[in-house]
Amino acid sequence: MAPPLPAGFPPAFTWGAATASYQIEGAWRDDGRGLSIWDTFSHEPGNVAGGDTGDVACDHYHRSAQDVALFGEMGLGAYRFSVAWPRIQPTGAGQPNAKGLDFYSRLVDNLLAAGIAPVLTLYHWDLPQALQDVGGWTSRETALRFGDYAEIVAAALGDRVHTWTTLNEPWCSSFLSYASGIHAPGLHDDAAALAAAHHLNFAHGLGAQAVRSVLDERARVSVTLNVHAIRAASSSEADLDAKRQIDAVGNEIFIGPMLEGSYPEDLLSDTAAISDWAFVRPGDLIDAQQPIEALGVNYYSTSTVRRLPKGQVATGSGGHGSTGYSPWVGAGSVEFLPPTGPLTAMGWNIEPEALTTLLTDLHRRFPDLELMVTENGAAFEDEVGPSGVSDPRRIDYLDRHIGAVGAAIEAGVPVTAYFVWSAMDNFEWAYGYAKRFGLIYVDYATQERVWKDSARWYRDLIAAHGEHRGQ
Ligand code: GCO
Repeated sequence: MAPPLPAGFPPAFTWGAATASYQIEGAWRDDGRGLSIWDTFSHEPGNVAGGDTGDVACDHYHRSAQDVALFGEMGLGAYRFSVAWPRIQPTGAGQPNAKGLDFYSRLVDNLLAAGIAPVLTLYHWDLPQALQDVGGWTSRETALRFGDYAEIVAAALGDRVHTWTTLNEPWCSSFLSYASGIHAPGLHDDAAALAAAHHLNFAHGLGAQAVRSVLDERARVSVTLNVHAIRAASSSEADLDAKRQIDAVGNEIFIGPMLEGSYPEDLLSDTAAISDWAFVRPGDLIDAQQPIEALGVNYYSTSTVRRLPKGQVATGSGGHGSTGYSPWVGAGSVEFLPPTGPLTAMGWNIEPEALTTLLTDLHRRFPDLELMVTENGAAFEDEVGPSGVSDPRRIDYLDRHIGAVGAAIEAGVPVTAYFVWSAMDNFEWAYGYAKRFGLIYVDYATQERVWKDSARWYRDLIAAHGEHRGQ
């Protein structure tokens, strides 16, 4: 059954799907690739479920031509992927590695030949280990190196890649990586997470400037944030303040510098006991606030918070991206309520209406900013049966969230693209291969790709919309 044409979507709307380098590529030692923090982290026992690593992953590095052919059959208008920095600069600095650039150059050529627009993310968490060895994102040097790396990639691929994203979800690369320890490099240092967040803001600005310096107005520059949809458990002053606090450390810490050129006062005072923010140097915020053509929003679920009595330790998880530990630096007295309703295999609640609200609120605040939903999707326990992979719950999830995007567009929000996370099953960070988000099922033993029903459904939806390709 072909899905009905979704309401609200303009003819030029871009239907896409997303992946990220470490999650799919494998080939961790091929062609001069350097080590990344995720190689180190995943090889250390206890960090990733099942002892999984990205050494092989979907072996996409060797199978990208076939994978692109599949994306073409699905009718994708755009494919969002990330470049592995350690393939380009094995130690995070110095001359580019030609073989690494060649891989992405071929990928881009294949995409364009299939009529698929490449949407390129420069950093989706695989920092060169050599940079971590000298402080990683806690060091401003890393941001400077990121600017150099961005320039190299822009010079090599800018003739064919139009849409550029500097960073994917800097909240994860700072708080989950340096404070909660559940992501590489696995540190537990709240002050370090704040420094990392600042250096990521700075890096975004330097990366955006580098891309712009090479490509001028030919580039559409963007950044992707996992804007947290936070609810207060009640309308009490205490719970509303808990929401404010989490908004500050989860959202405003990036939105403020990148889009408004400042850190909000409440963030600085909430975290004053942890850090004096001396790592913010004069001029950094001018660098961080660069004009961008679009903001990428990744959305999965919501979080509900309440204020705990003084002295009680924070409990619960922040939903998407965080688990088991509350990585909300400076939020020591906030509780995340357990999610309710039907949950995905990640334990995340399903609330499409919140996506409409989130997009509408962003638009109200930044009326001139184009928005792209750069990730949305769900993990469920998929199995290959006699007739393929039946995943009605994913279809329902996608259908309702696409409807929510349509509702935002009808309300006047300029959303121009929607990317399913993910084009195919892949390495789900600390969960390893245990969680499947893909439209395409991957049999990791044989590397066989199997269409899930959701992939066919998405193909039919795109076709019903008129196979508009764009960006
Ligand atoms: C993220 C990352 C993806 C994840 C996906 C599901 O948003 O955390 O961008 O790499 O795999 O979101 O958790």
